[in-house]
Formats: sequence, C-alpha cells, structure tokens
Amino acid sequence: MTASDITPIETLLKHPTTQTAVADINSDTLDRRAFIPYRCKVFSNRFVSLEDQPQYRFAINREAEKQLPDIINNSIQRVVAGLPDNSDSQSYFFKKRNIGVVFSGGPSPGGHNVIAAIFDAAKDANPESKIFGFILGPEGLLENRYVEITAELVDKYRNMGGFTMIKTGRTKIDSKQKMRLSKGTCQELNLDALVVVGGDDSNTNAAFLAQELKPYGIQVIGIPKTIDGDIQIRTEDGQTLCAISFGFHSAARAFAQNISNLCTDASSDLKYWHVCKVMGRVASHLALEAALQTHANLTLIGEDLADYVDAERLKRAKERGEIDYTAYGMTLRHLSRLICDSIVRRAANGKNYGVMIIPEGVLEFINEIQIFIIKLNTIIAQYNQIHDIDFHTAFHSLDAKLEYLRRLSRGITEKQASSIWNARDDELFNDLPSFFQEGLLVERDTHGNFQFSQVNTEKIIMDMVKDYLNILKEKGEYKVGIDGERFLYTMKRANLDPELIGTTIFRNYKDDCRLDDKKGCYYLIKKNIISVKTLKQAIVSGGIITDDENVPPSILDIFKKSVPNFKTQSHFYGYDGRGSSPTKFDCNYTYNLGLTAFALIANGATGQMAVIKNLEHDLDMWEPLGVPIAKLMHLEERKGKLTLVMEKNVVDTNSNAFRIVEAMRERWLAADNGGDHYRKPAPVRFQGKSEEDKPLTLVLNSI
Ligand code: FBP
Repeated sequence: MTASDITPIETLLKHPTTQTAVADINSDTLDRRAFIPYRCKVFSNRFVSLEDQPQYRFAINREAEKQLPDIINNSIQRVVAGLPDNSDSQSYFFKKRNIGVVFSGGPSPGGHNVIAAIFDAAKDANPESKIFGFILGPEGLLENRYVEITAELVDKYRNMGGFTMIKTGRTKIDSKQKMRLSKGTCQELNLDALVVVGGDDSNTNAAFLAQELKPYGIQVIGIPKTIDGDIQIRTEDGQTLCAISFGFHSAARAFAQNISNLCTDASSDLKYWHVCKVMGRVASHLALEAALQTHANLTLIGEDLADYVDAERLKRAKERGEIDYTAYGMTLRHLSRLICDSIVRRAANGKNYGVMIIPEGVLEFINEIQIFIIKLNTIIAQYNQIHDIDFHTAFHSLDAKLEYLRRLSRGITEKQASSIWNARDDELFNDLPSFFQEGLLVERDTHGNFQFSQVNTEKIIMDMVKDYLNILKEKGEYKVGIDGERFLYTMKRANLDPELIGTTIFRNYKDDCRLDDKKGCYYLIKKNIISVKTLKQAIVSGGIITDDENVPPSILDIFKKSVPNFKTQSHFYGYDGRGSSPTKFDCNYTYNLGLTAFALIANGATGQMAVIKNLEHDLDMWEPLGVPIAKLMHLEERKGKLTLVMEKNVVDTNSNAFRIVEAMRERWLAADNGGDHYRKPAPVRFQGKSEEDKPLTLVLNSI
C-alpha cells in the first residue's frame, strides 16, 4: 500500500462505521436503559398502604430494646393496594416530599434502579417532590454534598451496574458528632426521609439514624444491598422474608461465567489447576452459587469447615479414654491435606488438572486464623483508643508491627493488650510467612471488619498444598495415572509385552483393569518407582532388561508421563462481578425495592428495611414488605468491643442448597476414569428463559 492509498484519518474518523464502532454508548446499553422492570402486582395501584403482619415474629435483643427504643416495637408491614378511606392519609401519601438517598459500602449491581424507582414513585405521587443523592456515600451526608436527581440523570443509569451515579463510600456514622452532622444535613435540605442502600453495617447505621431522627420527623428506610448475599431475613420460626440481598445474583452469574470458561480451559489442555478465589468477606454464599452453576471440581465452603469434626482423631482419643478438643474445627494444615487428597485422587485417574473455588472469607472459619484475627482486632482497637496516632500510622512497616507485638508479649508495653498476646501467640505468629503476617495486620475497615479482600488467601492455602504435594510425590503417592489404552498402544509399537511390563511397573495392573478392557482404565506406577534409577531397578529385577541395558524409551516415556507437575493459575473474582451489569432478576428486584421504600415513606414508616418476600418464586408472587431493622440486631465483637449490629447470615449447612452441593461433591470432583461434569451456565441475557434466571441457591432452598 502506498501513502496515497491510505485514507486520511479525518475521513476515517468521520465514517459512519467508525462512529458506530467507537461510540461510548452501544446499542446494548441503549436497550438496557430502555428496559422497563416488572412491578409487583400491588404497585399497579397508584395508592398503596401498609398492613401489619403480626404472624411474623423475631426474638428481640435486650440491647436493641435499650438502644433503639423508638423503633424496636415497629411491626412487619405488608404493602397492600389502596389507602384507608381517610383524606388525611391520602393527602399525606401525595404530599410534596424531599427524599435523600445514600449508597453505602461496596457497589452492588442494581443500585441505580433503587434510585430510579424512588424517583418514579415520588414524582408520580407528587411531581414537586425532590430526590437528592448524597455523593460518595455517608461522607456526602456528613458534608452535605449531594446532587438533585433529575429525570435525565435517572434515565442515563436505569438498569446499569455500579453506583456510578452518586458513587459510594465506607464512612461509618458511628459518633455523636457524625450523627449531629447527618441530622444537620437532613434539616438543611428539609428532608422528609432518607433511604440508606447498604449491607449489614450500613443498615445498622440506618437504624441508629432512624432512632436519632424520629423526634425531628425525618424517616429512615434501609435497603438490603451486598453481593455477599449475607443479608437474609428469617423469622423466629424460620419463615423467609428476604431470601437474598440485591446484587448477589448478578455477581454470582459473572463469577460463574468466568469459572465455567476456566473449566473448559482446564479440560482442554489438561495442565493447570485453576484456583478461583471468589468474593464474600465472610459468608461463602457466592462460592456455593458458583459451585452450583459450574460444577467446578472442588469448592470450599467456609461454614462447612467450621463445623468440621475429625472423627478419626476423636475415636483415637476415646480409645485412650480422653477427649481431644483439637478434633473440632479445621486447621489450615488439615485443610491443605484435604485439598491434596482431591488433587492426588484426580491425578491417579489421569486428571492432573481441575478447577477449585476458594471463598474469600474462608480463613475466618479456620480456628487458628480466627483467633489471630480477633486478638489482632482487639490489640489494634485498644491501641487506637489509647493513643493519638493510629496503629497503622505509628507502625508503618511489618517489622515495626512485629516488634510492637513482641514487646506486648513480654509485657513491656500496654498492660491490657499484653494479656491478649502472649509469648506463644508471638511464636506462632512469627512462624507464618511474612506476606500472611502482613495480611493479618492490614488496616481494618471503618466498621472494624477484617478486610479479607486484601489478603492473599489462596496463596496461603496453595503454598501449603504445594509443599504437601511435594512430600506425597517423594513418597510415591502422588502420580498421574496412565491411560490403559495408551499404555497398550505404546507397548505394542515398541514390541514389548504389556502384561510383563504392566505387572512390573504398575501397582494396579491386574487389580483394576483386565487386558481386554483397558479403555478408560488408569494404571498407577508403583510407589517405590520415583526416579529413573528406581524405575531401572524395578525393570531389572522384573527381568525385562539386564543391569547393563538402558531403560527402553517407551517405558521411560510412560514413567515420565506419570510424574506430576502441579501447575496452578490463580484468579480473583470480586470487583469484576461487583461492577457487572445487573441481571434481569436484579433489575426487577431493585426496582421493586425502590417502590417499596417509597411506599414505606409515604405511609409514615421509619426504621424499616424494604424487602421483597417470595423472591425464590415467580414474579407474580413477589410481596413487598417493611421489616423493623431493630429486630434484626444482635451483639457482635467489633474493634474489640461487643457492639449492636444487624446480624449477617452465613451459609446454613442444613440448607437444601448446601446439602445438595455436599452430596454432589464426589461426582463433581470426578476422581474416576469417567469424564468431568462441568456445567455451562446460560449467558446472562434479558430475553428468553434459563435455569439461572434466579439464584440456584434460592431455587433449591425453596424445595
Ligand atoms: P459490602 O458488604 O459493602 O456490600 O461489600 C462487600 C464486598 O464486596 C466484599 O465481598 C469484599 O470483601 C469487600 O466488599 C471488599 O471491600 P473493598 O471495596 O473495601 O475492597
């Protein structure tokens, strides 16, 4: 091509094809923005009211009664069609309102639809109403930084992922001063109500704000947000009022797509174990859902590990007339052994590859780590209380932190803290690899939570796995099984007697496979053959060659194929899923949460969380409710102190979904001579139907 043949760049840029190809907005985004979410049946009425539901009961925490007296006696309320025939209620419903909305914590797909629905419902009730979005989360509320939500702004973000419209943050409203600032902002803006879209900690904030602002006539409503899926609400007698928080489905679908692609990769080139860490600060709900959608070979569920009992150990102790308390709960060492066992069993069947899912928060359920986390949380919190400068500023480097801990263990510094950290703790802590020490000492978030996403969990586990696999390799226990058919073919080509060679080098030649039925059968090299030298010794003593002869290349080739090379690829699925576009389920769910929030506000409720009951069923069964946040509170250790917070829900090991995954474990591990059982989840789409249109966890739990 000569220079004169080249189209000038200006012409190229103006070309319609270029313009369409490089436009910021593509047709898919336009279609997505135009999608009109489903409205729960009750919202087809312009006027709705609330009906108390006394049949749903919760055990109330004493401390919640004490700290939240004005909202603790709220009832559970159902949004019902029509208004009481009373003109006061009608004029209250349709009055002009100012409503503030704040996102809090990590982004979760669908948040924009909460705002869109509040906007639509409020403007529909009274076009003069105003909606304000606080910028950068609770910080915006404290600093009175907001944007007025307009139709144009809402339309730009309908059905779109992220919290981009008004951003988010993790500031906690945890002091009298911050409460005062929040109240000041609400009063300056003349707010009638504030909607807090957040997780357990943010809804805790919402409850305290509701208590504080009630005397001033400002209502506060919470919305259950978090991809972690740990906001679930069940009554005292186990009835589900909220099966999952919003965003969980979209994030899980994104993770499952990626993990499923790795299953395809692993089973194509047969050389990697893909290690997939998936988000979920504590609870393993996302890992469980990803397992159901993909059938990855091995999925750890933190909650399951916490319940672990080493039956063998207990039995041995009982024989000695003792109780072995260390048999309860899982240690890191034991966990690595269990993972190795799965890897070794698959390799024995010719599958030295696979896909493993590790929940981000798994370490929380490992005894020894949990103890370190609690102790270090307390030490850091106590340090911050006593000193003007915070722990992480005072001790910049890992060495400085370790030195402080060493001094604590010797009682040289703060008395109270030193009783928590003794010489044994210090010794055990110093045995950990430095990247892990650093991980355990990372700065806690504003709520005092340990930040698991900052810790290289999979590295900690996989380093131990690799070490132990090397030991098993040296012992001759970790070997790649040799395909019987291939063995026979290789021997025939080399003019060697398969029967003679097979019985000499394999430990299961006769046991597992008959000569006339070698297909799908895997032979394992004998344990004592771990090198070319030991291979030669075996075939010399088997009379195949003499001491002076070399090992025939075909036998050498078989041996080399049996030597495992454990190669891993690590992946972290978290921020990508958190930023994904909401699924149709989440678009519909969040829009109805927003409508429910407005229904609660327009009927005078405060301290309530908007939820949708029956999410696990078809849309026409969805039921909008208001649930008192104060009744969902309990005491939890935070920053070294027992604190009143909304209770998180971790995976219930008695749930259907967990028990099904547990029952399928052996099949999905596929440590046999059959194929893998990977499952391809349907692509995320707005049209058509697929099994994953709702979280599979919910579908199974509803059986
Ligand atoms: P929320 O509970 O605020 O929704 O956040 C959940 C989460 O995505 C966790 O899965 C993860 O551990 C954490 O946020 C990561 O936090 P950060 O955004 O501060 O890195």
